[in-house]
Amino acid sequence: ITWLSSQTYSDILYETAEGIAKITINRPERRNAFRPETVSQLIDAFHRAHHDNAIGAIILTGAGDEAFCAGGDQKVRGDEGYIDEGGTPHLNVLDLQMQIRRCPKPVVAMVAGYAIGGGHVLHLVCDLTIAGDNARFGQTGPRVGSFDAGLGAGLMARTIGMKRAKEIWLLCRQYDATTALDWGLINAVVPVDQLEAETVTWCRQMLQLSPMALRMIKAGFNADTDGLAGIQELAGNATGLFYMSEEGQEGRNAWLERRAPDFGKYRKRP
Ligand code: 2NE
Repeated sequence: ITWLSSQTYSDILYETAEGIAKITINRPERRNAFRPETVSQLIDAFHRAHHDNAIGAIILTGAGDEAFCAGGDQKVRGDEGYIDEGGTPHLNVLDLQMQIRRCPKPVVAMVAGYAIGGGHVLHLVCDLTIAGDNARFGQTGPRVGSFDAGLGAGLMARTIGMKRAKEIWLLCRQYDATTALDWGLINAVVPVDQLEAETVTWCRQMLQLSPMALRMIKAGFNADTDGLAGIQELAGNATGLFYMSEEGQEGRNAWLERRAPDFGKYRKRP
């Protein structure tokens, strides 16, 4: 696959090919830990992929083989959060987590090396995770004075079960790729030199499927966990489908033509 770089950022790479967007955290000297600028660039890149009609699947990854992401950049962590270049503290990775869940296109985490701390939660919120055989997973929050008691706790428990999720958070151990696969934390493990090829194969397979069906089923998987906001996403998709129907269009047409709508011709389906 030949990636085309179509946008320049300082902390991430944004590349596309064959209907796939690849978003790469590009701070390998810090094990791809994110600072506020990294997160805002990721939000911009996901927005770009979300709104690009040519894109049907998104890969989130980290530069190099050492790490997917080592979480929040502890070197810019001030007393009130992660400090941006203007001096303002942030924790806005939570916005990114929700954006990945609300994105109507499948997002695949491609994990080589460490997925740790907030970086571990990032792979967790992706729809699928493909790991290299050198991948290592874990949370460090209680060791470094942090925690993600939102999706980091609840979604993890829904994914792998309460006892294992609590073990990950309460002991702060690291787990290898085979264990993560065994626990249902990830979808597949491949030799790290085959990681991108395998991930692209999965994306190509999804690109053969109905984008609307993928969109609806993703929203359905997230709806109960995300509460009313999740139902809103699912319901918004239903509204979109209704807009595409003649029955939905009759309401719009009648209003525009200043006449009463004629819904009588539409079946009252059982
Ligand atoms: C990731 C890990 C296990 C890798 O270990 P290793 O031995 O392969 O590498 P090393 O030497 O520790 O790290 C290489 C370079 O990357 C930097 C290191 O400082 C080092 O650079 P130098 O100091 O040699 O110049 N680096 C690695 N992780 C970094 C980080 N998170 N921030 C800044 N620099 C980092 C090992 O490095 C590790 O355990 N890293 C820390 C993981 C961690 O605790 N992350 C924060 C969790 S809290 C969080 O992410 C969070 C949250 O809980 C809630 C909301 C938002 C975020």
